Parts: sequence; structure tokens; C-alpha cells
Amino acid sequence: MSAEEQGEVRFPPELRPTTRGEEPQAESAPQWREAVPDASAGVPAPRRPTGDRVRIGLWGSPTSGKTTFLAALRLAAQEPSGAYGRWQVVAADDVSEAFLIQSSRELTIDRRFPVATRESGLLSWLFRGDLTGSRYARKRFGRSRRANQLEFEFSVLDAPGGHYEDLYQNVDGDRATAHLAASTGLIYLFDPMREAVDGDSFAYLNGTLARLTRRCMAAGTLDGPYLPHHIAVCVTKFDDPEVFERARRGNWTELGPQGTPVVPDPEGFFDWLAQDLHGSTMELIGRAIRSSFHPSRIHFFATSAIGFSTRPGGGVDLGRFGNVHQVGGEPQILGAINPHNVMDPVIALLLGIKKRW
Ligand SMILES: Nc1nc2c(ncn2[C@@H]2O[C@H](COP(=O)(O)OP(=O)(O)O)[C@@H](O)[C@H]2O)c(=O)[nH]1
Ligand SMILES: [Mg+2]
Repeated sequence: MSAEEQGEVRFPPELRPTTRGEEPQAESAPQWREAVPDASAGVPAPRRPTGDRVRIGLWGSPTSGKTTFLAALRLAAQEPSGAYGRWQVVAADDVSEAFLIQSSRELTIDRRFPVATRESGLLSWLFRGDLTGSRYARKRFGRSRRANQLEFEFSVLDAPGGHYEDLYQNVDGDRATAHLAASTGLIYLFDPMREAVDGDSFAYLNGTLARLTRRCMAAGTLDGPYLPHHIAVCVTKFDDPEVFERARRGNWTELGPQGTPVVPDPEGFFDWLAQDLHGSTMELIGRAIRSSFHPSRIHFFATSAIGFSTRPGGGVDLGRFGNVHQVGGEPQILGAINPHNVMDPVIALLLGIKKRW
């Protein structure tokens, strides 16, 4: 019996060309589909724990902060205090490994944002962790030493801006939806300030959700009216004064135990910000997400990949919290990066997915 027949998921994931007519597809050819354990189903149902690996996909419109989030993820997972337990990150291939090394250097040593994605491609890593000793550790999962051990595959079909714009005529758009359909959990990044200016995210989200729903319908994985996925909705660039000052004005922030601002009710903040950014399509985004995913499977976060600027002893000076300044028209990171709610959405998805088993 092959490894796949025994229920093991391949790592690294494989993108296979598919022939037309296997399932509802756009007119553009060639078509691509992610290799999944049961190729005939097309999209896996919520996963069983035995031998099956959880897959988390990253999603967001151009410039929402995907590349920077990816670059910060391993740094967040391996945070020295062990706030998220202990994690090992294994790249699926040379390209994913090179990205990890180069982007970590850019963020921490060169102090600049990773260069914008130029070529479309699948980046993928295997995260193997142990939550023991962290606040996420669960005792009720059993008494064995392995009760808090988690493993998931994290991937993104990173594409340059614009590639997502036409989901119906663009092969990359279709590949991106196939990739999301084959994930168990989704991280959706949303930049509210950019959305207030161009309204692109709503158009992109709506198109992707329509395509995703059709794929899941064809594969029989819809849960009543809902998509089967867990989703973490992250308002990105929370360190940006435009976002953070609004949050403070609306009284949504508190100082957390490390002296860093936290948002105790991120879902309330999301809805309030949608009203505050009067005329933006953010409210429609909230509505589209709530009608597509089961309420128990939606998690909200206020996220910053680079985090706030901190004082030497730790803690954030609310008069000087910004961690970005402009040098010759280019954004430069001021000091050490302190990823904020980058690993938390991933863990919320993992624990949410695990609860269903
Ligand atoms: N202030 C702030 N800006 C960010 C953050 N993440 C990304 N950005 C800005 O947004 C730009 C686009 O981010 P990028 O990760 O390339 O977005 P992508 O197109 O979704 O991959 C970056 O060049 C930064 O200027 C963040 O955490 N904080
Ligand atoms: Mg990018």
C-alpha cells in the first residue's frame, strides 16, 4: 500500500496539471489543481487526525501584507520566551528555504520589508511544534507527552499584485482558489486603509469566495450553506498610526501584560472600523465572510507583522509606537521586529480544527 493510500499527505505538496472536464473550471487553460489525498474528491473534508496533515493557506489581496507576514511567521513561532511553545520549521523545497533565509535577513538585519513578489509560485513549510509550557497548552487532550504536539503545513501561492484581479481569465487566480480549497484553515489578511482608498479587497474576496464555494459544492464538502474551512480574519498593519490611532480613539485597545497594546475584542473592532471608515467596502467584507463561514469557525485578529517599536526594557511608548519611517520615499523598519498576532491566528486555527475531531 502506498503512503498516500494509507492516508499520509505528501510533503512537499505537489501541483499537478489537470485535464479539463474533471470538475467545473474556468475557460482558461491549462488548469492546475493541488494534489490531495483523495484526488477524486478534489477538496478534502475537515481532516481526521490519523495520518492526515492540517494545511493552512494564506490569502489576501495585493499589498495586504502576505509576503511580510510569511517572513515574520517563523520569527514569531520561534519567539525566544517560548510564548507559542517550541517550533521547528522545515522548508518544502529550495525556493521556500531561500525565501525564509532571505526574508528573515531583510526584516531583522537590513530592516526593510521583503521585496514585493515578482513571480508566482507555491511557497510551503512544515511546522512541527510542541505547545507544552505555553498558554495554549491543553491538558484535556490526553495524558501522553505528545498531547500538545502539533504539525501543520503552511503554504501560500504568492503572486505579484494584479495576478488575482481576474480570477476567471487568469490561470494564477484559478490555481490560487484550488490551493485555498485544498486547505483546512485559511488566514485572510486585510489592509483596511488600502481598502478605504481603492475597494479592491472586496472585489477580490467576493470573486474568490464565489469560486471557492463552487469548488466545494462540486466536491461535496460544503457544510450546509458554509464553506468547510476555519478562517482567521486579520486586520493587518495594526502598528500603522492610521489604524492604531483609530483603535485608540474608539477605545478598543488595552495594554497587555508585556506592555504591548492589545485589542480584547477584535471582532467588535473590525465592525467598528468598518463603520468608522465610512464609504469603504469593509462592512461588505465582514458580511461576505460571515455568510460564507460557520460562525464557530471565524476568528478575528488585529495583526502586525513587524509589530510596535519597543523601549529598551520592553513595553511600548504610546507616544512613539511606530516601527516604520520613510527613507527616500521607501519604508524602512526602525528597530527590532516584534510580530504581533502573527502566530496567534495560526494556533487559533489549529486548535479550532483539532476541536472538531
Ligand atoms: N506598517 C506596516 N506596514 C506593513 C506591514 N506589512 C506590510 N507592510 C507594508 O505593506 C507593503 C506590502 O506588503 P507585502 O507583504 O509585500 O504585501 P503582499 O503584496 O500582500 O505580499 C510593504 O512593503 C510595507 O510597506 C506591517 O506589519 N506594518
Ligand atoms: Mg507578496
